Amino acid sequence: MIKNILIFLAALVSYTSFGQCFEQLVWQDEFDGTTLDLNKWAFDLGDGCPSLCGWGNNELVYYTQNNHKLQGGNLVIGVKKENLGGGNFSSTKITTKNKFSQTYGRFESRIKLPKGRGLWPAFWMLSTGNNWPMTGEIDIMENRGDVMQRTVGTVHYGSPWPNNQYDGTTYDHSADLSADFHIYAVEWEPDYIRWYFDGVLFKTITRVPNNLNPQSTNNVWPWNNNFYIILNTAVGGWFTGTTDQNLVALTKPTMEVDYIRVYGYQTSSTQLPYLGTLNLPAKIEAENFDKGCGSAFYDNDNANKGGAYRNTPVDIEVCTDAGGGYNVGYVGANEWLEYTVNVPITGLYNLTFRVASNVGGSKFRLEQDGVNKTGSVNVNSTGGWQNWSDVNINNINLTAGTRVLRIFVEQGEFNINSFTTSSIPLSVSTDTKIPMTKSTNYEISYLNNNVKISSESEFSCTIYDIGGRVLYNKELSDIHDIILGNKGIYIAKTLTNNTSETFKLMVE
Ligand SMILES: [Ca+2]
Ligand SMILES: [Ca+2]
Ligand SMILES: [Ca+2]
Ligand SMILES: [Ca+2]
Repeated sequence: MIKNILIFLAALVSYTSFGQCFEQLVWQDEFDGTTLDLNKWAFDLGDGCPSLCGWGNNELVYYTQNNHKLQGGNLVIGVKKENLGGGNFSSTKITTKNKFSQTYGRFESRIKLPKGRGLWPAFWMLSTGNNWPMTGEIDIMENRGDVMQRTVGTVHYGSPWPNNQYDGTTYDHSADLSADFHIYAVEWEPDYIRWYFDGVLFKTITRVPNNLNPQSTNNVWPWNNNFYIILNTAVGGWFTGTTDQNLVALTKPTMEVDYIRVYGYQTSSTQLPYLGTLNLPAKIEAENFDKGCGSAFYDNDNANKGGAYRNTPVDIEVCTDAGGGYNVGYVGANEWLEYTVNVPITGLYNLTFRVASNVGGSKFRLEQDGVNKTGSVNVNSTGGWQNWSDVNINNINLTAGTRVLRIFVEQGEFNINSFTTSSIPLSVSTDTKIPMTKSTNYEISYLNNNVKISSESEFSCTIYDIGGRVLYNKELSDIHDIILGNKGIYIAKTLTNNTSETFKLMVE
């Protein structure tokens, strides 16, 4: 944004293996008030004179406090034709300088761009080191108002002018960016910066190997200290291709900004359920794996290649299965996801995994607290990445209590939408096989609506009502004294040394 830039087209993408993510929101402005929050923002005023007339770009703009308003939950910056100072147009430029800055993180904004030849909206960042270009610049979004489907992501670096350098990449959307809101973001890490348009990754720069184009002298990488945020619409200047005020067109001279949100860069954090602990039986959405960068999941590359739903390295995409939502995609060997669940009773569960794969030959396993519970489960081709099928695995023994389930991928590649656990239902249609109040191993006695089940040796006991709901569950005792409460028929299931017995109880 500072100096005139040429646009380099690049498709340089590099991935390595870490567990970092950007899920912790640390700063935001939703622009929901009636006036700009001056605890967060300051105005940059004037035309840059005398030190940097035309802002170093031969611009035609003069910045005021008067070219903005908060309206309908948006910050609106409007360009007007008026001669002020050395400028032919007025606009507003705000920054978080001296109020908020941060090293690394995810910086995103939802913006509807202005439109018209000569307009130059930008969402960008400069270093508090304040020694451009050596201290660097990150342009999250720039656009020129006569190329309305295009956004540009750029970094500036290098030596003092005229030896400054920049590396920019364009991304062309299918539609006019002034017609609707879109999300512009960068994810900035010690060794990477990635640019996203509506979740689509379109540019990555990497420190090692230094893939800047052109490379900086001695591989200098200035993006390692605090940067602050800048938001403005410039008018004219080299970037726009228009330095003649008579050629500027104020077709739609307003930039609308719904919000700016900044997330912290986390390398490790405590593992927690994403949406609270799930009680089994439950349908568990694959994308709701636990929070906890570096502890709750592992993905083979840093970017969320699906671009949706969460700001972690796990690849999540919009799902077209019944019910919609999201699925985890790009599932490769040695990747894993964990889910903290509450298992109500120890016993055998049936599991149904909802998967899709265009290749087949994939394998995964389910672990509980690090113990392999399923062995290798095969995922065959379903005929497409969004052709969804069930994979059923029955009689998986889960232990009661708060447990961590891990889906561990032994061989990719497949997509997973969800998995569902169900208790094995007790059959009440096999009445004749279940003796009434008779048991070979247990003594059963009734007192009012209490029932006492006793045995020579310790046993565990679960009591169900005839709807199959668990009323009582206790492990290892030689006497189970159970209050049933209501008259009716109940079903007891006992377990001693791996021998189970099921019988009916009747409270009259
Ligand atoms: Ca808003
Ligand atoms: Ca990934
Ligand atoms: Ca992956
Ligand atoms: Ca899902």
